[in-house]
Amino acid sequence: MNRTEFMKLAFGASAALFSTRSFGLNFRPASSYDGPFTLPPLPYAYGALEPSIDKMTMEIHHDKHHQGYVNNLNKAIDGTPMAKMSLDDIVKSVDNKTSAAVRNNAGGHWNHSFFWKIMGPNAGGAPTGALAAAINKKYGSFDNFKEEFTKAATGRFGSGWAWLIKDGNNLDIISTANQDNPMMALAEKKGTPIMGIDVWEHAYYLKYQNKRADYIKAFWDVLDWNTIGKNFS
Ligand code: MN3
Repeated sequence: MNRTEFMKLAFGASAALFSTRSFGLNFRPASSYDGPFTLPPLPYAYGALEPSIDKMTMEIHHDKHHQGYVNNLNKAIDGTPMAKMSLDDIVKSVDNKTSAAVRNNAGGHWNHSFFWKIMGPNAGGAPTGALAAAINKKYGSFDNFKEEFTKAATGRFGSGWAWLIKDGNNLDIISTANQDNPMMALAEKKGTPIMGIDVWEHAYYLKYQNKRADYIKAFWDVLDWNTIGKNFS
């Protein structure tokens, strides 16, 4: 190794960083991309939702897609008043004047953080308590509710989500496009999400390809009704 090679090896990384920081048009320490939002760890193993949702889908969905929303949200809000706001407040503030970067990535971060928590291993079954009573009152039975929710999830054209939301004590089933969220100011029908399903192709394509209906059917087996019940109360 000659002297030039050694210098490159030893100091290349820090020299590159120094020149970027000092002379780049966008002066920005690398660490400013790290906050304020971070990717929450998946609350169970990547393979824990098999066979309903396969391990590789969970790895890519959580580590790549969700991480991407977090990174792009941090970039979009860097140096703006939103950098000091909670994720809930950013999502609620989204209206037609909000930038697409904030709308898509704040929605993406909120929606996925929520989605991981309402699923779990050894789950499935049916709701109990107050949520079961509210579902029966509104939809007649849990089976009817499942049918209505499945229609909303199947019928969402392209990428988006189907949701069970509450507004006061009333329940509704709605769907939203892309990473929109029912709490956003621009939502046609507003409410607080109780449960929801990601029907973007990235959520199911590796295992189910074009068969979205099969993915939605399998989704019921991984729903954690304890957590969902708490979202309602
Ligand atoms: Mn997704």
